[in-house]
Amino acid sequence: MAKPLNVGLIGYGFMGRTHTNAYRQVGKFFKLGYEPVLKAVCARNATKIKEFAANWGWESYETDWRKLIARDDIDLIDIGSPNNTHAEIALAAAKAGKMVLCEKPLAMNAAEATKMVKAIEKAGVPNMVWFNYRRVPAITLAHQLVQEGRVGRPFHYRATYLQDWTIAEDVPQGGATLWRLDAAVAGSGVTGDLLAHSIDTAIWLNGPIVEVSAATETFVKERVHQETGKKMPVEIDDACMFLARFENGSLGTFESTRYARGRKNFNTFELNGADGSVYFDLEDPHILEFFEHKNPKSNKKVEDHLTGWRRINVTNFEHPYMKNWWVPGCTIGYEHTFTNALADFLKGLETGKPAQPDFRAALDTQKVCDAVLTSAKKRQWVKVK
Ligand code: SOE
Repeated sequence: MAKPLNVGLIGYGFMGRTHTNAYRQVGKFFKLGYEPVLKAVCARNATKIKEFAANWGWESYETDWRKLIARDDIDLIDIGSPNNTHAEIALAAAKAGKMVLCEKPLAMNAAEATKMVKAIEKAGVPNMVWFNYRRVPAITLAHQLVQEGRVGRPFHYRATYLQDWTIAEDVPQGGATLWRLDAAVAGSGVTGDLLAHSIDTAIWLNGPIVEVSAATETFVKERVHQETGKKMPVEIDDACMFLARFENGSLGTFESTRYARGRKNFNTFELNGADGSVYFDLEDPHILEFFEHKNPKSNKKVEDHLTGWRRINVTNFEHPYMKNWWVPGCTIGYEHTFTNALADFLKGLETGKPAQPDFRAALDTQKVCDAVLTSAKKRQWVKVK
């Protein structure tokens, strides 16, 4: 019998839904020692949170996160609220001895994230940050191929994360769904929101980033703020491009924008090594492209007149996570990445080997984001510290 794990979730927006869905699904698809119980969900707006709780099957709701943390019947606090709330909630939850899960980016900046890491490690509570794309089976497979030595000495890492939903000048900033455009709430624009994903994946696949040179732009300078009704300066980065040096000697390019017309959630990467390359595109999420030049097992060059990029349909039982879902050829989607992440977290509780990225690992991403923003401001290369 799986032990019940009582969850208290803060936030009911996009991420509140993805996380709730994961809590509901995980025990049905993964054999685990813990079973999440949807104990309580929390947000300031009583009408909305009551409706959310009823729709998704939460047992109760709170309108004050401090009350939620104070409850004896809650084991785990999950932070799915906007970025400017993460630190305060995480510190309080850690102090209360609760396990803590946090939506990405971990914090508004590295200084805040450092405090969170200290608090969580002092409390010794299990923790994880929801960088869900690590759990796209094709991306996990890319990691496996790198670990198996199939890429060999890495030379280039190339990432793009493109969207197009803020091109119209009359999109307001701030408030319930548009806080991502308000720097006071989001911390930054595409750097913290989109590039944080790309950076997390890059570090996971290709190791630490040590130095960056960036450029950012804010194309629409003023937008009406939903809370004041007034036109206010836009202080987030609408687009960000940066060059990176990895500790392993390879070079990286990263590009992100919310102004790439037609691109909705275009999250891609390619890693080129001496012995092989991998390419992934989230708009084709079940495919991993692999080019093999030399096989690490035979240590032989495999390139001949039949060589070409392989499109691996990552849906077989031997592929990461897939034996837990359907049968080969039947794809899974975006929402399953959260369920896979949660399964890893719960497995980590059983095995004592914490699921990654934990807060400390997510701090590395936060430090790169900070260096990127500093570099763009100073117009010079900046070391990641
Ligand atoms: C932004 O539009 C956003 O919702 C991000 O906040 C998510 O992290 C990303 O996965 C999808 O896009």
